[in-house]
Amino acid sequence: MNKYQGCFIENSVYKTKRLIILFCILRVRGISLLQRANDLAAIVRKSSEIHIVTHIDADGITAGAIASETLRRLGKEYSLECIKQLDEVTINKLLNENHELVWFTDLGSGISTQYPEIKKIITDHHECPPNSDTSFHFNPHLFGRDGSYELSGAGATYLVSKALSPKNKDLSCLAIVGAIGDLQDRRFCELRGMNTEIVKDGVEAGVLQTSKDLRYFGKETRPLAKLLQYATDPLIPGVSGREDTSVAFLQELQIELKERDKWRTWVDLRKEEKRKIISAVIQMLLSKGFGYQVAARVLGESYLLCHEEEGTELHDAKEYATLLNSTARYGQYEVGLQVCLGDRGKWLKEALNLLSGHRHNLVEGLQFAREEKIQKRTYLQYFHAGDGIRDTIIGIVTNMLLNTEDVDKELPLIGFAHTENGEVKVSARAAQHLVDRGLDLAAALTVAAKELHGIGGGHNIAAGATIPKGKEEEFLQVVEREIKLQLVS
Ligand SMILES: [Mn+2]
Repeated sequence: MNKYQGCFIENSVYKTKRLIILFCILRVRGISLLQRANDLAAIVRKSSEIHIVTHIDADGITAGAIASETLRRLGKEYSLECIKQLDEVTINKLLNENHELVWFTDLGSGISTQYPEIKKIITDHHECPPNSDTSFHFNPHLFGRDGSYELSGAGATYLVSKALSPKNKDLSCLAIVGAIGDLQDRRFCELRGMNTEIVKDGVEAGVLQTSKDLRYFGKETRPLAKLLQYATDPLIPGVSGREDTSVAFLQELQIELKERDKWRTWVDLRKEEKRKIISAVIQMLLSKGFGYQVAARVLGESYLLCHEEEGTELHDAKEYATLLNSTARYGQYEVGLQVCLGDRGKWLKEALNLLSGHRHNLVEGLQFAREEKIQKRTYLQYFHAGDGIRDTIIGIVTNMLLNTEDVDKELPLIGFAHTENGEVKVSARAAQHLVDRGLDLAAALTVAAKELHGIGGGHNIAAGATIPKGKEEEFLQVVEREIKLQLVS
C-alpha cells in the first residue's frame, strides 16, 4: 500500500490516472527485482569462500567472469567451474565439496528449492516454475520478465555485481557479450528490456558503444565476400550460400575486395560503400518478394567494446561471444574466462586457435547435418547427427541449419547428437512467428525429457534436453503432443 501511495505523491505531475498506475506497476516490479539483487548481494558479503558454477556457453563464461571478478574485487576466496548441465554427478560433487556458498550462474533455477544442504545463490534467466521463487534466486521470469530476450545469465549476474558495488559498472560490457551470445537481440534486432539498462551502464562507464549498422556476423574480421556468403538472418537470395555469387555481387557494386594485399572487412569500408551494399541487399530482398519486415532485419544495433581494438575478434560483442563459444564448448573454459578477465597475451592467442577449429567444426557440422537429411513430421522436423557433430555445438548447428534457405521455417527443428557418456543431447530451435503463436519449446522439452527420465529446459524459442539413447522416437512423440497442445490452446 505504502509503495503505491509513495508513487502517487512523487509523481503527481502526471495528469492521467492511467499513466500513474502504469508507472506504479513498473516501479513496484522494479523495486522487487532490485531488492532481490540486494538480497543476493548481502549473502555474498556475508560469505568468505564462494564457489561459482556456470554454463559452458558464451553467456555462461561471461557470467562466471563477472562473478569471479566481483569476488576478487571484494577480496573473497573463490573458485569456478564450467559445466554442460546441472546433473546428479555435479550435484553429488558439490555436496561432497561442502563450500560455504555456491553461486550458480546461467543455470541452477531448477534446484532453487532442492538440496538445502548446498548453501547457494542463483543468477539465471532460463524458464522456471513460479514455486522456485526463493530469497536467493534471481531470475527475470520470477518478476514477469522474459529471460529469452530481456536479460541473460550474465546480465542477471551483473545486476547482483552492481548491487555489490556501483564500481562494477565496467563489467556491463561482459554482460552484453553474454546477452548477444544468447541471441537476445534476435527478436527486435536490438537488445530490449533490462538489457537496455545494462547497455546504458556500459555507455556511461565508457566501456560500450552502440551503433545502427549491418547485422551480419563478422563485420570486424571476415573478408567482405565471406560476410555476405555466410549471411543468414536474413539470407540474401542468390548471394549468400556461395562464394562466387557473393564476390560477383560486390564486384557489380564496384567495391574493392582487397586493399594492399589484405582482404577488406566491413569496418574497412567508407560510409558510402557501406550504404551502397546495404541498399543493394535490401533491394535484392524486396525484389525477390521478401516483405519489408524481413528486409528491415538487415539493419540493427551493434554493440562495440570501446577498450578493444577495431578489426579484432573482441571489438564487436557478436564476434567476442563466438570466440568464447570456441573455448568452453571444447572443454577449455579457462581460456575464455582469462580473455574475459583481461588477458591479451597467451590466453587470447589460444582462444584464437580454438576459434579457427570451431569455425571448421561448424562448417563441417552444418554440411554433415544437411547430408543427414531433415525428417519432417506433423508438428516438427528433426535430424540425428549421431557421433557426427559434437553435442556441445549441436545447438549452434541446429540454429544455423534452421536459418538456411531451403529449410522450412513453419516447423521447429530438433537436432540429436550422442554425448560422451552414452546419452543423447537434444537441441530445439524455432522461428519467432511460431513463438508468437504460442509455441514454447522449453515447456515441451521439459515435459518430454521428464517422461523419459532425462532433463530439459531453456527458452520458448531455443531449448535443450538430455535423454537416454534409444528413446529418441518416444521423445519426439511427446514433444509433438505438447507442441500440438500449445498451438491449439
Ligand atoms: Mn544463458
